[in-house]
Parts: sequence; structure tokens; C-alpha cells
Amino acid sequence: MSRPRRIAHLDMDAFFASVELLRYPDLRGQPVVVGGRSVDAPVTQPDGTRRYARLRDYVGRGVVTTSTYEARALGVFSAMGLMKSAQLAPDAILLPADFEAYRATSRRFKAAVAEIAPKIEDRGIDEIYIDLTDVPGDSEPLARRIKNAVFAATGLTCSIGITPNKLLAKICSDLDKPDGLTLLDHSDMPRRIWPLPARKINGIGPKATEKLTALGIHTIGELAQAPVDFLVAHFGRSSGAWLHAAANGIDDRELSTDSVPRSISRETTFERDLHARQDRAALSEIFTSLCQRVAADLQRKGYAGRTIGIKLRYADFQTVTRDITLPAPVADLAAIRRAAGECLKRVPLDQRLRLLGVRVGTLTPLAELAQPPRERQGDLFVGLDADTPA
Ligand code: DCP
Ligand code: MG
Repeated sequence: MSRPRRIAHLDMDAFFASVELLRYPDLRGQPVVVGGRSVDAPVTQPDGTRRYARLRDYVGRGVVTTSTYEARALGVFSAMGLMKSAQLAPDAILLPADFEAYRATSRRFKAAVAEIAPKIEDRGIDEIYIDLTDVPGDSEPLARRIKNAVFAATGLTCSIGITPNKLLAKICSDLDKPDGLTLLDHSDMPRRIWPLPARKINGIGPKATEKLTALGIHTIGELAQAPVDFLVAHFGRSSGAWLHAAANGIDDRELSTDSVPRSISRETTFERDLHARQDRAALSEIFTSLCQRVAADLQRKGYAGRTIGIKLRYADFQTVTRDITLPAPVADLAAIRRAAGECLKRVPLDQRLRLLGVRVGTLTPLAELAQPPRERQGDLFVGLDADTPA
């Protein structure tokens, strides 16, 4: 029998706000809200102390990006209007968001985790899944090591849940926030998971929650107990089956560890509008150079792609795209240029053009291709996709 999986979900605590507290430690312990504009940035006064914007002085339509736990205690949460939150916490400090700083901190915490456990699925700026199945050591000390490494790299705390799968790990990392560490197995489901509201399952959004409520289902436990036929009748076959499995803690998804981009493209807006016939030579040169740049991007990033597409914008700003799907992925200039040229034949060219773009999609890592893409002539084009409005 294969070893049981150990999947962790790690989520940073009050992430943007916590990054801000590193640079303004005098705000520690206070209700702080991130979400202001640059005019709300702190001002250092002649005596060296800082003057901060307060929520009560805010006028505008901005929303809370995140808030410290002290602000949450006053009822101020992500996505709430700033003016509304000012009514709840007028004295809370307001800071503008600094995404550059958050991204830099995000890279640091992920790199620190990768040193301990390399199998990571990046889920965005402040959360990752980690596959610990093959990492030596018991789960609890391992989780402590990861939390310590994140703290050493960033000065910030995070919360970790370790369970047999992604679905439970995601729920679990939230159970003991902030600075949480929660380990949980299928046997803990009835006690720890079933009492939770159904919306705690990642994938059950507001609409599904509403529908479940109307059916008398509020908790994950109630959902787990609902007959699968009943769920299928109300949500359709695949959603019904998924709801049943999810509520019972069943989830076989692997981590997706390398995020393959959807497509790689290059486009250019001409200095003056160009005509397909009068400016044929110039257009042809630009077209080839776009293909060259896409081919170079593909080589550098290590991908080949099966869908080759073009994008045109006419002088009247109307935009059209065309693409072609090849029998096998390609990454070389000649194949891309040839396929893109075929696409070009399928668009009207009686108007002047403002912009031209070339795109390669349906990407496969070069490393996964058994052999290098073959150069073939003539029989390359198996299908043509219809117009897609840009
Ligand atoms: N965020 C955002 N808009 C939202 C929610 C969040 O821009 N509606 C940003 C700000 C958060 C970051 O994403 O700091 C991470 O989101 P989380 O949901 O993980 O929230 P926090 O990390 O702030 O708090 P928690 O401790 O609950 O994870
Ligand atoms: Mg978070």
C-alpha cells in the first residue's frame, strides 16, 4: 500500500497589514487597516515621530484590503468599504497598499519553505500548498520548522494545516489563525470539520451556499449526510458528486507544482497605421520579428505550444484574432511563422492596421516532450478555430 499523503496548506497571517507593521513597529497592537491611497501614507514629523492617517478622516469609495486582528475585533474585514469601517473603528490607522513590498515578502517566504520542502503549489501572494509526504520527520516538528523558517526569512507568522489532502488542509490552516498549527486526519472529521459552515469548503461560493441553505443544509456535516442522489438532483452530476466527496473529506488532487503559463505572446502597435498592400514589406518584417521574439520567449522559458494565433487591430480599433491548432507542439521560428502566416490569410486586410500580435498557446514544457518537435511541411494544419473577439 502506498504511504498516506501529508499535504500542508500555509497561509500568512493578516499578510499585507503584517508587512506594514514590520516597517511601522510602533503600530503593533493597534487596529490598522490597509487600503488607503498614497495620500494616506504616514508623514514623518520634524521630531522624528510619524503622523498616521485615521480611518475617520477618510472620504472616498475605497475598500479595506486587509486589517490587523485588532481591527477585525472591531468588525473591520477585507472588502468592507473604508467609510463604513470608519463607523466601526474611527481611530484605526489607515495605510496605503504597497504591492511591491508584499510581492518581495511573498517571494522570501516561499523560498524559505522550498528549502525544507521543495514540492510546493503556489496559490497566490500569501498561500501555498506543500506536499510533505516524502519529507522526513513527523508532521508537527516539520510544521514548526517551516513556521520558524518563514519567520526567520520575513519576521512574519503564518498558519499551517496538515491533513491527507488539499481540500482539508485549506480548511485546516484557517482553524487556529493567527500563528496556527493544526494537524488533522479523517478520523477528526466529525469533531473538527463537520460543525463548520458548508462555505468553508473551498469551491462552495456564495451562490452554492445560498442554494444549500434553501435545501436546509448549513454545515459540512449536514452536507456529508445528504444522499448523493439528492445533491446530484439539485446540482447536477459532477457538482453533486463533488459536494458529497468534499464534505466527506475526499480529495485526490495532486499539487500542481509548476505553473505552466496559458500562453506566450508578443504584440506591437505601429507608429503609424500600416496597410497590408502598400506597407507589405514593413508589415512582413514586423510580423517575422514578432514570431522571432515569441520563439525566443518559448525557448528561454522552456515551452512549446500547439495553438498559434494572431491578433490584428484595425485603424477603427476593431480587433480580430485567428488561431490554428497544430498536431504537435512547436517552439521554432519557422513553424510559428508558417502557422501565423496561415492565420493571417484568414483575416480581411483591406483596412489599415494599428496593431499586430502573435501568440502561442496550449503550452507543454519542452522537458516533457519525448523528442524535439519535427519540422514538417504541408500537412501541419489540422484545425481552425472560429473568431474570438479580443
Ligand atoms: N486581499 C485583498 N482583497 C481581499 C482579500 C485579501 O487584496 N478581498 C489581500 C490582502 C491580504 C492578502 O490578500 O493580506 C491575503 O489574503 P487572506 O485572505 O489570506 O487575508 P490575510 O492574510 O490578510 O488574513 P488572514 O490572517 O485571515 O489570512
Ligand atoms: Mg492570509
